[in-house]
Amino acid sequence: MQLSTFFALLVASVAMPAHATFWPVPVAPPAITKAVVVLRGTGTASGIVYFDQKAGRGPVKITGNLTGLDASALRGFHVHAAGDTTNGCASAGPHFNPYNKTHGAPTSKTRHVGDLGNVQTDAAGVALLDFEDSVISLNGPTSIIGRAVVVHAGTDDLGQGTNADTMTTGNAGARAACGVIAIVQ
Ligand SMILES: [Cu+2]
Ligand SMILES: [Zn+2]
Repeated sequence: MQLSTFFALLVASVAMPAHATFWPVPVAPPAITKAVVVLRGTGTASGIVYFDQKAGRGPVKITGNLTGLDASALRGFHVHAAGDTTNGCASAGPHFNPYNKTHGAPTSKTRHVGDLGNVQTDAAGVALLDFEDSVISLNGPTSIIGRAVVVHAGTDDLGQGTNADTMTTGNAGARAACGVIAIVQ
């Protein structure tokens, strides 16, 4: 063996000792198809909402229920950017808006990704949710995983108001309850 070969093998043996383990070849993680958020607030409002996305693509089905809201009212319902509730729902930040758009209705061409509009409560202050949205996702750049859902104490004007906040918050008022969107296995 040439001396140079010997040293090359010596260096290689130090760099890659016999006990070294190697990570497997990276593969794409499986698509997320289900998520849940448990909403809590400082008042009576609370709820559980599920998000389902078949094969991790296409429209997201939103189901669940919210209780303890005002009776017979429309209440703002959004995905906010931060899954942070360290200072209550205030820490959840603004509406999830990865494309830097203005606030709108769920059906508007121009909207925040997080703009899910309003939920309708019944006479008991309960909102049963069962609708779809094609802008949010559980995967990719519009993924809502790890962000927050907020239900508001007021009605989202869907960007049609006269107040300056109509283009950012829809004037939906205080944050009644919120929670962090988490993966369901
Ligand atoms: Cu909101
Ligand atoms: Zn918005």
